[in-house]
Amino acid sequence: MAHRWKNNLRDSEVTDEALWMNRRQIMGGLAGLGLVGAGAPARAEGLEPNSWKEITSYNNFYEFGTAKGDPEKNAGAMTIDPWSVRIDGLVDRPGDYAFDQIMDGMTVEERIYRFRCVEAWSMVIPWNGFELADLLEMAGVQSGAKYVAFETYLNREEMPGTRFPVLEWPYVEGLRLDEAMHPLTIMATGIYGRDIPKQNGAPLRLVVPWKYGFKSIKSVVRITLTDSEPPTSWNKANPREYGFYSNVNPEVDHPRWSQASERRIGGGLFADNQPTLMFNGYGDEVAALYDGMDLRANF
Ligand SMILES: Nc1nc2c(c(=O)[nH]1)N[C@H]1C(S)=C(S)[C@@H](COP(=O)(O)O)O[C@H]1N2
Ligand SMILES: [Mo]
Repeated sequence: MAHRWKNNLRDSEVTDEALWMNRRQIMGGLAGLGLVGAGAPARAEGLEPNSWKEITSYNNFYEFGTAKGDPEKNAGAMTIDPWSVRIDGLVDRPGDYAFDQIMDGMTVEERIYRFRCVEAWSMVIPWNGFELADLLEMAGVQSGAKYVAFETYLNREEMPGTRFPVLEWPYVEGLRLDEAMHPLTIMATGIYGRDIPKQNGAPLRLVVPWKYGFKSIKSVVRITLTDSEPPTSWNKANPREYGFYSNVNPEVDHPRWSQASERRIGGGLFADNQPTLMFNGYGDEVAALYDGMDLRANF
């Protein structure tokens, strides 16, 4: 597995946003002098990350309520220790993998990604995490596997939003196997070098940067390798509005709103009409996954 963005960043080196910014300026300076080699953290050129405050207080995590501030208010009740992920289906080594056991086997890297919600707002988030491909390889993907299904933790006592039938619970998502194995696809375990907050999907959540945010399922407890396309929560709730692929695509509008532009959270005066990029700007890396596919039919 090619770790194109591998770095040696340790959590202890980046304890808060101010320090992170400071370090980033130093790195930028070194890069300018040509002193940063292959081991340095990759920086997405020109991306200014959102603040910790923005990233952790404007959330969608419907298990804790549908208002943007509900997850920060309510997710504290979620039990995340102990945590394990059941990996099953078409794998050689099915089982319940303890979170610590997973972390022991993974290389955590920093990835600064654009994040585009289907509601047409966006952020830039400095995730820490590991490639999903490495986790799947840990379990041993069998040759018959074609898709990966994901499931979020469900505890109705801890999750007030699940008392309402907004979605069918637990929240479920899915990817095609080649999407899941793509090096841009990560399981995020941190933001700004700190543990990922509960409202953002602690202790580990999927991040697929070229798809609408709802594909990036939070607080994952189960990953199942399958031979057929798995059901997904938003598609079940409204198949006309939310397809399985949900690649960011400015040319395919949502039935109730345009997807041509987006509002950058925290972007100030001119943040409202940012043009949305095909595949959220990751086309060079991922367009080939969809060669020959009609992206209007497969929305
Ligand atoms: N389990 C679960 N995962 C989820 C959601 C959710 O409601 N429940 N919301 C999705 C949506 S619509 C978005 S935009 C992102 C938001 O992630 P963030 O709050 O970390 O920005 O999480 C996605 N993952
Ligand atoms: Mo979203």
